[in-house]
Amino acid sequence: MTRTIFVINGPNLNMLGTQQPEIYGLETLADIEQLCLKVGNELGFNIAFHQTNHEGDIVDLVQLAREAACAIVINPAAYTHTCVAIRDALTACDFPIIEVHISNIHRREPFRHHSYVSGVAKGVIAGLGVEGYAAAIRALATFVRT
Ligand code: DHK
Repeated sequence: MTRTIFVINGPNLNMLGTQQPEIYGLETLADIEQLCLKVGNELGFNIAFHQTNHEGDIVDLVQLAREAACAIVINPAAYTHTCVAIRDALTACDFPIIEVHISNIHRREPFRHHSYVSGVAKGVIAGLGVEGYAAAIRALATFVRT
């Protein structure tokens, strides 16, 4: 079985480092990718790192992961709070999924408190900054069957 973890990032996360750094920090998406590659390498996993601003592209990536991955780390960003299609795509996966948010969505505006994804994720990490991605990969290493 593959030892590839898909890390899927949603809209506006390509702007990390410059957009609302008081909430999301100064690290860029490239920094997060390097962190994920480092932790994945330590644990013997390949990391397929993706970002898109488009809802349907996330659905396509989740469907691709069913063929090519053993787990998913997903930060759907704003689509967390709006998108049933991403939830439905994730529901069809028979491997562990961890939902990550850089900020603590529960300390923010009420519309961010609900996630369509949490109900189909094995776990949810919010508010740990970019370390949430590393924690998700470390946790998956203990869950995946390879
Ligand atoms: C990122 C976003 O862009 C927001 O739309 C979410 C999430 C929170 C994060 O904290 O990583 O509400």
